[in-house]
Amino acid sequence: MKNITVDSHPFADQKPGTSGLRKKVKQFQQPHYLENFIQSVFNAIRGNDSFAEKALVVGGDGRFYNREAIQIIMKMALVNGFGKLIIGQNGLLSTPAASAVIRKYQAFGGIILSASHNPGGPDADFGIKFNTANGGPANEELTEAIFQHSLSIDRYQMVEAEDIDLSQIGSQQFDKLSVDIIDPVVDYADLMEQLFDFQRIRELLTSANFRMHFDAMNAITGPYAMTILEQKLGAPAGTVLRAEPLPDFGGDHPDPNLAHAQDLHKRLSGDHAADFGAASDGDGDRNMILGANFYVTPSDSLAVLAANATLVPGYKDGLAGVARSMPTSQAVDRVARQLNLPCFETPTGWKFFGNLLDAGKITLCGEESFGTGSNHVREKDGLWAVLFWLNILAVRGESVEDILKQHWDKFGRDYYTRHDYEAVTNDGAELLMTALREKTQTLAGLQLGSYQVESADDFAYTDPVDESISQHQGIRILMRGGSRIIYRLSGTGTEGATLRVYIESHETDINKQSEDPQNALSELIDLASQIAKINHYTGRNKPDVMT
Ligand code: G16
Repeated sequence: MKNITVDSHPFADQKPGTSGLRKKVKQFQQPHYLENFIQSVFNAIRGNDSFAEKALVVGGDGRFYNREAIQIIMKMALVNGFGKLIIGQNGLLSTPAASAVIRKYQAFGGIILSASHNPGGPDADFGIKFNTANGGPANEELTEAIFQHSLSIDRYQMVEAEDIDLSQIGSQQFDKLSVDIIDPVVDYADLMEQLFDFQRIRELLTSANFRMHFDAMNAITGPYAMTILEQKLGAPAGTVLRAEPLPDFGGDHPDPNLAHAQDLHKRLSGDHAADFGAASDGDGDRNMILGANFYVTPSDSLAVLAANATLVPGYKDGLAGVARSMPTSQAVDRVARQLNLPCFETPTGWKFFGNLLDAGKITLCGEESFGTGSNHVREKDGLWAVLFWLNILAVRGESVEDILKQHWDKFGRDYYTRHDYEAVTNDGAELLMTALREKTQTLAGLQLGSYQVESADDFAYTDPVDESISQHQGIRILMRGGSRIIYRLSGTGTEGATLRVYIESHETDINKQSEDPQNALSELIDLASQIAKINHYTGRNKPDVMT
């Protein structure tokens, strides 16, 4: 084994986005590209006392290039002074499980290899992010420091050595580095067992009157769902669909929405629909919830979990507070108001919940982008959300649809839709946002169709814990009565820019709560496209995706 220092040169495009660095696999495979980023992470975190004493957790969602990347990271970690690595068997760890493992073993932090719900394979996407000792994604200060290092890097260090076999659970020595290969599922499953009433969920899943399906989308949650749902909770064999994690996710898009979970959707539709359906994404942190012939929006899901939290053992004493990302609908705010709980509005990105969770200001949080989570880890957690729903269904003995309709009866329905314009030109997207930013100053008070603008701004957030300020987090147009139109550019795409337009409106009349959101919101949808001149700046007449 020989230590080597490799001369390199900076790449200008290693600025982490909403959730780490996401690029095409081919980009990561260029000579020095991955190594530069890893060395930049190590350079940015060096100087911390526990660098050598505590473990670094490493794992990923098993996508193409996962295995190669882990070998490179091990060889670099050794020369960079780490004393111990904890790695999921075969390099696998779901994102929430990685967070749980970092916390349980009080690790220094972790490197998670994933591009989340983006497709995998040699021509698709890969990603890397660094999580800190609390188990959560690095904050903006640290991601900026990593980026700055990446702009001036001229060398990196590693060893020349044979690859390590990651298939056997146990400890092994890689020169001075001790490497613990752990079962990726056990610690996470134990944590779920502490939070939820497994006995009651088992009774539900084994009863003749209840049928569920979970779509693992050939991604990382397959082994987790098999262990927890089928083995521990007794769900019938075949409950978990597409259970085997594949490097290219079977050629599909591991994104839990109706467009990409079509088989699941079919099983939850029609006269013979199953009672409950759920799916999780590439790295296991997102979730989609379905009832029989019924789709639950992520924003509503968060609100229902908050309203029913005390039915679940892990949350029986109530919640400290709740939080949602700014573009997420205001459904959870209404629950918080009724329960007299603090409710925080953060920018998009799970990293913004970290301080609130660490400070004990919130217990539950969520985002419109199919993410829900709690203080049990510092990532959103797909399977956790599914178990939370199952626990509520087991206790209430009602259908998903009934639970939602009662919820809307009490709090009103927040009609909600997100329209995505994908892979538009970066220039067009930037011009659109700049023009909108200027327009915010003239919109207040204007009557637009049946809506009157109350205020408009470019959302800025001051973290209530460390007072750090994050600006330019999305354009908000707030109407009298609570309707909103929000625009922002995605920070997770790997091709051009993606414009996201979020549209919502509150309906308290129970007789008007069963419309298709695209109809209920049609006037606001038209306004949204006129105000931003979407066609003018992007050349598009309609969105690529509507959720
Ligand atoms: C990531 C972040 C989420 C964010 C989502 C969408 O999720 O962790 O906080 O809401 O991206 O971000 P954007 O709108 O910028 O594309 P994931 O599941 O992709 O890691």
